[in-house]
Amino acid sequence: MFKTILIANRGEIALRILRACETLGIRAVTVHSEADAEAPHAKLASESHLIGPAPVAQSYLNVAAILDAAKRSGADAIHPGYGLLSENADFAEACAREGITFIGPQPELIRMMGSKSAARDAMALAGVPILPGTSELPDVESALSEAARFGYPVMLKATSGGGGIGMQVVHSDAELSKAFTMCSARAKAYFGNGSMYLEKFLAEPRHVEIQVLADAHGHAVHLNERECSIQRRHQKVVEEAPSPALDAELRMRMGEVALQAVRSLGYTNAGTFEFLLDAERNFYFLEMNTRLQVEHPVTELTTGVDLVAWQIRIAAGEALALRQADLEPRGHAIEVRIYAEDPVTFFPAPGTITSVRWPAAPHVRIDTWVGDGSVVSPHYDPMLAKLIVHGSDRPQAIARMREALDATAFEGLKTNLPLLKQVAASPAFAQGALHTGFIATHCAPESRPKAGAGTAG
Ligand code: MV4
Repeated sequence: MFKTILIANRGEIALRILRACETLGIRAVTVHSEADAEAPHAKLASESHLIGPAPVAQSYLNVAAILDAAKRSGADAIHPGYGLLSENADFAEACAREGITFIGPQPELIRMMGSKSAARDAMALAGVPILPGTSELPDVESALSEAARFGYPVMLKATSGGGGIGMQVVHSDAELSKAFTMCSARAKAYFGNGSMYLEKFLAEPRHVEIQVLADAHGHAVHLNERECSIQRRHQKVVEEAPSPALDAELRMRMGEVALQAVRSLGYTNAGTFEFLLDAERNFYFLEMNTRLQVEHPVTELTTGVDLVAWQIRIAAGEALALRQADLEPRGHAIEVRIYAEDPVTFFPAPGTITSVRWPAAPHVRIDTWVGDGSVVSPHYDPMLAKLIVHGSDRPQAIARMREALDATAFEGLKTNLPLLKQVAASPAFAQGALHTGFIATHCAPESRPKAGAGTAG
């Protein structure tokens, strides 16, 4: 097992990885920017190294400074968390060159999944269902002739896309010609790569993803699904497990398909297969995430598996000691993401938390880095906390979420708590009638509950 792990991240996930290291009896060291000198991940670790000024390009994305800190601290492994360097194949390769284990999958698979069209091609080869669509397209002419093959509406997508950038629904040849130039230029500007592909457009799908764990000895399990359909501008807001749309039969089929993909790729460590699910219960591969995900706690609460500890154990070469038959979902878990943002415009709203109140109940898990006096910097992701509840069934989990949200309050800065309360109280949510347009359809700003007295938002 590793002696020292360097945590190359900040915020709640750095603290989550610290806890996993404690569980396993591994020494953990952290890195921090100048702005994070007083942040909990810097203070709570036995050792923390300054890696640069506040902007992430000079600190948390500074590969040379992070590898230098790893060498100085004697780290034999690096956990990248999510975001930042977690899906950077060059960083994973640089770790290997320095003799440091990158806690994650093989760099070549990170790179392959980073190209959405290469991922699609690989999944087609593995026998995973995909929507009618194309590989990477050389030009607009090929886009037009391919679109004619499976018909409008189509979704034009950037192969290196993310966050909905360089993506557009198109309904005609004229629209496609215009959109191709626009989206390709945008993708080129954002990702340095303007290549595009097409898929048949699926209206109001659900987003259902399958968590997998695979060791380096050919053993893999899936840990069921998470439903993440409630999103806002490609940002997940509410996640749950199990999905109200799945029964045991569909869960088994989707899990089997994910494992088939894992075997075909030779994938190791934790990963997530994202699928779009339509009203007829057809599912189609969308993308693969080659990292630990923000919403991993709902899987942990419904399976009893410590995903971060297993990521570490797998990276150290341990055999996966989990049997598929022991991983049926138990009860129901719901997670909401609390962001520092304006409740009306949804823009990030950094500031200082003067005081925070949390629910105290045994079925509530709070993954956070904030407390009284925490400073939320404009340089970093404005997520403050994840509130996760567990219940014996979905109605109980929803009731517990509503109570937990009512017992939560922030003073000093604006948060999305009003939106979260609105979702949790919505009849459509109670019915499980979820789709990717849920917030736009059901969460009108005028019917949102007001923040409690004394809060700025
Ligand atoms: C789609 C789609 C409908 N049809 N592809 C959004 C982010 C990107 N990763 C893929 N996305 C979508 N791809 C086809 N062929 C609808 C979306 C989509 C979406 C997907 C999952 C969760 C939320 C979403 C919100 C809007 C659009």
